[in-house]
Amino acid sequence: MSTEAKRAPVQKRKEKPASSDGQENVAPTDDGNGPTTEKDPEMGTVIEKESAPANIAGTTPELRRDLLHSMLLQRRFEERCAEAYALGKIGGFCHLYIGQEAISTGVMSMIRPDDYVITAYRDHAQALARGVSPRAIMAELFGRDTGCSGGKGGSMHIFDAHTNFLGGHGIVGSHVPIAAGVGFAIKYRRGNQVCICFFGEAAVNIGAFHEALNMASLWDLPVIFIMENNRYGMGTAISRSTANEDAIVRANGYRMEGETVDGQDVFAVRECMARAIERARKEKRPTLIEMKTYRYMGHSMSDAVSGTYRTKDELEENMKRDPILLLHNKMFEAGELTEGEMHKLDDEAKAIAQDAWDYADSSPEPPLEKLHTDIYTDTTS
Ligand SMILES: Cc1ncc(C[n+]2csc(CCOP(=O)(O)OP(=O)(O)O)c2C)c(N)n1
Repeated sequence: MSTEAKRAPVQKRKEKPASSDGQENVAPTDDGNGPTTEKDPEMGTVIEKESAPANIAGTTPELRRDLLHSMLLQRRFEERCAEAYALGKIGGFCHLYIGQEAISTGVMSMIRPDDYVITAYRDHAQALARGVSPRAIMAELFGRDTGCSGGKGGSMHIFDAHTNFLGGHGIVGSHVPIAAGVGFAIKYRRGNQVCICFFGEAAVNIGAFHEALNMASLWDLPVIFIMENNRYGMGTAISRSTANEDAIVRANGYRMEGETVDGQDVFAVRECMARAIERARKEKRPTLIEMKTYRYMGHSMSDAVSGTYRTKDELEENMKRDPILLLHNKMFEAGELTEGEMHKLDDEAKAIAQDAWDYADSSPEPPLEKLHTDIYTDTTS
């Protein structure tokens, strides 16, 4: 794996980045807090900085720190997954999410504990962002009895009933109709939860996707369909697989609201989610959102990072808009994060990933008698 990809979140920014919409990244504060001078404990120098604005896109400094911590945890956890895979501790397929963390983080930060989440096989980071135990995820990846699916699901089948995380599905597009079913169950029970359904851009060419969107719109189901457009389905660019790349026409085709958003910007993701959640909870209407993103690693751990269907230059160009780096820069500019604090958060994330590894590594494999359990639901209980 590329060392640059690993180190991206702690790189220090040199130039002020332009935000996706060309606006200033940090909204001016009107809370009366003017610039202050302060001693940087890391550098020992006196620096002038703005007080942390109370509000960037509706977030508090505390929430921004939580978002950053969540993204760092996902990144560091998955770097350890890559390492464990190379060492043969993780078997089967293993698809990493590195580069896409603003989506998982932004989405999960907007939903309630009683909402539902369903996803495809690129699922570890999304489960972490949802609050599934890092130990239980790593143990699942290691195929251990203590894993969240009893060690029998593996990387593509992370499942956790406590957080309403309904998997982890390996067949492209197969879970999209299940999301519609969850939406139907919510409505049938007169609940006001929402169901979040993640899938890649290649899944929108699968028939089941169209059937699910049609039913969700026809029956007014509270489902938010999130297409993570990382531009490639395995090694096939979207331009080579999809006749009409405009995702919104698919929403329009089913009389559904559709939106495209910058998936590298956690604030943009949150704002877009706020609209979709309101629509789902209040009007029971579904939404299709295209979140534009980029994956840094190969399609799965067995694929090359670059050099086959995409160039190293393209990869490096896209890594300049690293979601962690973008959030870090905004917080740094707002004067609410020092490099020392960033390193501390990063070290915490690494420690959690290490703890998960140790737990998984010391856990037993599932006993042989569990080979035939968890195949059919026990409908009697
Ligand atoms: C129905 C089906 N066809 C083919 C495959 C093989 N396959 C696995 S992943 C994948 C690409 C899917 O890409 P996308 O939906 O964009 O998600 P991403 O991997 O980019 O997250 C394909 C074709 C599969 N798992 N299921």
